[in-house]
Amino acid sequence: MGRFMAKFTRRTWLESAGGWAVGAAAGASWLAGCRPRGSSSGRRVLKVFNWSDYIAPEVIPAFEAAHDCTVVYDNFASDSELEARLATGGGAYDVVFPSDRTMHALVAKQLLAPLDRNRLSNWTNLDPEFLSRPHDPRNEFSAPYFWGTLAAAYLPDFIDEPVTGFDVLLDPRRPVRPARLTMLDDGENVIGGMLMHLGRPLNSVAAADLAAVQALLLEQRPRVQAYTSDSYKERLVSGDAWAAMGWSGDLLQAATEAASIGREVRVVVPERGTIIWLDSMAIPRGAQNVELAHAFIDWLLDAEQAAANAEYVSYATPNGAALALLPAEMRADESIYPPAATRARCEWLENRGREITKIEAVWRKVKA
Ligand code: N2P
Repeated sequence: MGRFMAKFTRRTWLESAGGWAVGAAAGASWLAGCRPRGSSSGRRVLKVFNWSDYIAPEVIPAFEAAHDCTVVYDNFASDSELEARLATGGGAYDVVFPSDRTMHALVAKQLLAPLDRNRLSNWTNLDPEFLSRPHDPRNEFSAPYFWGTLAAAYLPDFIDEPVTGFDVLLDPRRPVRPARLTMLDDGENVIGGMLMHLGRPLNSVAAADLAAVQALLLEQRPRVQAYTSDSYKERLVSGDAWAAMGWSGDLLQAATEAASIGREVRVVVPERGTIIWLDSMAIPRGAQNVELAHAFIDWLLDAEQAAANAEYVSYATPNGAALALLPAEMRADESIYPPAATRARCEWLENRGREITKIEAVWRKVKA
């Protein structure tokens, strides 16, 4: 897997951090925390809030040049961070990237502005399979960006038994001191992944199911070195962590980076099924630059931009026109696009309304 990724990825995520700093010095102001350039001269500024490691580095400077604007680019690492930020001041951003489950909340709280389809000339590139999902049935507020799965990765140098899924994270033989596992810092996903591992419905809030998951997670806890939604990549690459639960594309980015230093990281999409999700582009209510926000979303919907972006981030594209442009090897990569049998066993997180407090209660005990 890492082998061909290294070939197709323009810059790896570790290198790109340096690359962005160079870009910022050269005038591209999208490194988080950079001062927006030229705002005093009236140059338009677009404020973007996206997941970390989730865009190809060349996309932003190319958009800035084409639209004579400055993009201020800021990152978050969890759904709750995005939701909290929008709830306390959505107008600070023009384009954000919510997951399907966060969309439920953002739509319900009326924190998003409607999209103007007339300004999105590339809309028809999108694969209908990823449109009209329950989180936004008429796509009034969101345009699909990437989809992926909740997956696991491990270092075969330290773990040599066959791995088919989250079993690799639950083996009592893993050491405690130091602990060598990482799990996402995200209760709904961790608990959901474990429910599916146990063969229970992903969206179950049945007491017996949650008790079984809680027992599993409390038993695992001493072997977990961190609950983290971003640092698992560095930990895998350095060999500090031997196995991690993570988002499919980020685990593949780690595999690519590890391969460049001669270390193997294997990515596994659980055969017995896992969570499938979709992240979207949306405009917060109160955004300052709605016209430029549409232009940016349309830019990312462009087939060539979306294909370059997909090659870089190693997530699955919901853009059918972009998919057709990807190298055949990448389209055939089962860690990115799971085989039909696995895919058929994947489930989406549903909006569980107030029942979510039952999930939160389990998570509080795990993190206590
Ligand atoms: C990107 C993580 C996005 C996946 N680093 C979670 N929706």
